[in-house]
Amino acid sequence: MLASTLPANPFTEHHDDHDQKVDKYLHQFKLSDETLMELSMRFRREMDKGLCRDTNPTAAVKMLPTFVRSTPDGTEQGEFLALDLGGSNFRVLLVKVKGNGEQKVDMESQIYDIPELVMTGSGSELFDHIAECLADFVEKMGIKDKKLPLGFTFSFPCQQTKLDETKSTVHKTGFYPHLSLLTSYQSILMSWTKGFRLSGVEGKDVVSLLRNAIKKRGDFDTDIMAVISDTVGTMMTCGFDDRHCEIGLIVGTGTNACYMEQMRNLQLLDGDEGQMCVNTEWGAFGDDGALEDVRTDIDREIDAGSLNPGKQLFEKMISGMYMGELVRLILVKMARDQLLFQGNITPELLTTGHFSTNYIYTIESDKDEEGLASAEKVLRDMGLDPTAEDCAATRRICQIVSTRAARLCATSLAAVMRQIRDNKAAEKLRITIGVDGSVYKNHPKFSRRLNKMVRRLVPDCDVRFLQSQHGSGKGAAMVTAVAYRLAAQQAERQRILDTLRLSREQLFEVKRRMTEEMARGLSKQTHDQTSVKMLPTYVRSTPDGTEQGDFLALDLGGSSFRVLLVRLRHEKKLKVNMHQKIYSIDQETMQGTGEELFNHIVYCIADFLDYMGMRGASLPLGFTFSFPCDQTKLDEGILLKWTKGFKASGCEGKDVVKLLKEAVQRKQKFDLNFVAVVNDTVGTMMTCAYEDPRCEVGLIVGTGTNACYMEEMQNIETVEGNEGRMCVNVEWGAFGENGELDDFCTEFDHAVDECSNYPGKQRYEKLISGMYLGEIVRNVLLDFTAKGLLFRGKMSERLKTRGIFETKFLSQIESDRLAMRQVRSILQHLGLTGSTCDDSVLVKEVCSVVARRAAQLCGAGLAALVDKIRQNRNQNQLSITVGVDGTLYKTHPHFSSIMQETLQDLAPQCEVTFLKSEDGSGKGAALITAVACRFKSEKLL
Ligand code: 0WK
Ligand code: 0WK
Ligand code: BGC
Ligand code: BGC
Repeated sequence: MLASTLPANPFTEHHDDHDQKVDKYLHQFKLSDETLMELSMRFRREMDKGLCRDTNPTAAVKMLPTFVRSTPDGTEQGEFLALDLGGSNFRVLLVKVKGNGEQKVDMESQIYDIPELVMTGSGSELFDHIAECLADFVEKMGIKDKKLPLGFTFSFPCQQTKLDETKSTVHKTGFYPHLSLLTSYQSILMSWTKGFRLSGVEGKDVVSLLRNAIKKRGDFDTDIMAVISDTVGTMMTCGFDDRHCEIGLIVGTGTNACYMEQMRNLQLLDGDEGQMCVNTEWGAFGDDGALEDVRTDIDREIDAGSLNPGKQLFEKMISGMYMGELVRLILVKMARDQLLFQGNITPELLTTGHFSTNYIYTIESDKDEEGLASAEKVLRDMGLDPTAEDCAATRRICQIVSTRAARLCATSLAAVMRQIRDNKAAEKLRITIGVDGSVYKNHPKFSRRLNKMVRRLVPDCDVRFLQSQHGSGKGAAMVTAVAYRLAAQQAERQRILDTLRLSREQLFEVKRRMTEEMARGLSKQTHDQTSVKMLPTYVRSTPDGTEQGDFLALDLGGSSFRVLLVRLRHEKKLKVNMHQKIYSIDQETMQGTGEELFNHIVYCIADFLDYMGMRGASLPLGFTFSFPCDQTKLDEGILLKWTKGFKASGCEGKDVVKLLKEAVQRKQKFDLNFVAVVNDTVGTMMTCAYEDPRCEVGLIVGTGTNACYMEEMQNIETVEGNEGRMCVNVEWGAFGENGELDDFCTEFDHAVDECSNYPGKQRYEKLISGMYLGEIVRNVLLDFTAKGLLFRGKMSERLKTRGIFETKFLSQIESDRLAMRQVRSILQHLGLTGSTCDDSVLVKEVCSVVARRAAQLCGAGLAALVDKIRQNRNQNQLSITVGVDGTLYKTHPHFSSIMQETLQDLAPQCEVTFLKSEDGSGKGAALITAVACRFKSEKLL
């Protein structure tokens, strides 16, 4: 149970009777512990109302998000201007922050007067006045030519809205030319408080008002980077010395507090990770009638006579602007009730504001005599002739009023502390409260009373009060320094990410160069030099529905190796039945000897035939071999080079059909009576053409990337004959091997290429396909971390491991709508346990930039291809279907749409339908084999 009554005042025994008279008269000012605890609970409920999206609009305590989320990390440095408006003094400051770890802060400041008239005149006059003081200050400091970042402590309730960074104004600062700064939010004044009431500002953005006032002068410039409440500035100033400081308290002209709240509780904002500082604006507690049971008539009288009746009711019971007035009104009332000054009342005593709060500081001096002497002096100055009892009573009244103020302040502070304790689910909360304000600093007992009451309301909290020595100006400079660091880091991140962003012109250029290389690939003269080989596939026709029989199919080269049995039956129409089994090919086999690889393939076929109960069968086989092969006929494929993860020796330059047959021989488990070798793009085109005859293009965006299409024979100079068409395997993965893409490649692409199996090879593929996108992202993340732009510069060993950031993470991260949880779990898996929400947002951005570029580049290549077909056929408009397969295309949430957008933009005369291959290219390979077997049986081959 709290010791309920006010602390007895040992020095004034003989005054007890008078004290009791006053105590009795002001019994309403004495709030019991139960009442105080109940008020603290009530205020906590008000906080919840302010935090909750639905109740915020009607909440009295607005709980305003400040967008201050991170504290200085020791790397901030530079010179910053700061303005401190709203307290008893208007200050202009120059704050020099020295980084390199030992973070020293030097400050110079000057106080400027804000005339009463300006405080109640027009807004433009006020901001002109502020701009004038600023001009005077930078002149005196000799920094008029510098455009310094500025932090503005504007101690009034402001709604801050974060502008969408991309749309916000970017402007070069003369001072740090290499940095383009973003001013990324607005600060809308909700209502004036304290002694300010100016026209034309409420509902306006004070950032623009100040910027316009400065621009109007034209004799200096500054970069307004942050607008903060004085509570936030005070928390940041004290947070600089004590990292436990998570609450900023002002008890001065006005009163208010801010604290670090969990994002998940801030329903007005998206995102639920990390913390953000909330400006409670607790001065408005009770504006909705919530304090009517504790407010006295004196409180109502003070409010009625104030500049903003009905507003800031809690503040009017506590803060320095009103404390003196409360005492004056009590003196007047008691005099009228013949309880003081023999009922005498002087004009001074009746004058609003005539009993300054400063008087209370001296009247309540710890030294009894001093206090009573001061009371006497004040009362005499007001034309009264006070008795000793009058002086003692006045001192007692001051005590009662200021004690109530301290205790009321304690109730809301205790509620904030309980909120933080519960957020942290902490048994015992260790917290520091940064505090400033003339009442807290100058009243001889306020801080003690507040401190004491807080400890009684929240005994399970270990609380420290840290008086701000440098005012909130330093805090504003630190917020600006952090905002500046964040803006500079963001600018640097965007500068780096911009190297991965392609313009429309660049994509058109990629299309143009791809078209050029394709033409060179088809031309006999230039075929050997070109990087895009345009390999003839000897697939010239599609099934005519008469094909039938059982066909084996192999699908090698993608993310999984499949053996299939494809049964073609000719009922009313051609029916295709498929059975398949997926086998893994481990790294060792991929990169061992060709013999081992083909032995493994034969082992799988044998296993499959057993599984299908067809041991020893002899079947024709369609071999989807997803690597560049030179073919002079369907059943022969000379491997030009391995790509992706394959490196088996003794295969390049060899006929893979022969290698397969030799392995079959070696194993003697079954026989293959005919083998057609096709590329997975061709298999995919054929599989889809079976569904949609207009399908004349096959596209793979998987581990690798490539495309094929039906080309006019007369254009394929590397094959005899001019009739009809033949499918050409573009092998566009190699585009760029002759430097065609060097001006689009970034340092990250070069890093991925240098560490790849085939440096300098498959350059286009390395910008697009699944085998490499994760690596590009990992390299960007490494670079960002090394530059301190991510994970606070803390590198994780795991992130240094090649291939650890799998491409599937990109699809998962980008398909993860808002909740960053999945990003966090992937980062945790990568050993980045300390990552923040901002880190997750950035990792997601890097993934989207890398995937977007890949999809656009793929779209540009495809635009070149379909436009070629359109021109081949002299059509103004071409409508065609592209059969597509590949894990990246199928699983990435945005790849296909971005690729199609780019294609539409670069080849507007082509109406392209995309048909996802459901059955893989194995079916296509079997169909091609069936057609070949039909031709063979009809002796056409
Ligand atoms: C000093 C801070 C300022 C704040 C003031 C409040 O630097 O931002 O507004 O304290 O105290 P007051 O001057 O109103 O007593
Ligand atoms: C499935 C096809 C196969 C192709 C693969 C490519 O059946 O032929 O190689 O798609 O996609 P990936 O598996 O490399 O993602
Ligand atoms: C304002 C707050 C400010 C407080 C202390 C109140 O009147 O509404 O924004 O923090 O005074 O200066
Ligand atoms: C190969 C192509 C294949 C593509 C998709 C590339 O690495 O060179 O032959 O079509 O990957 O699997």
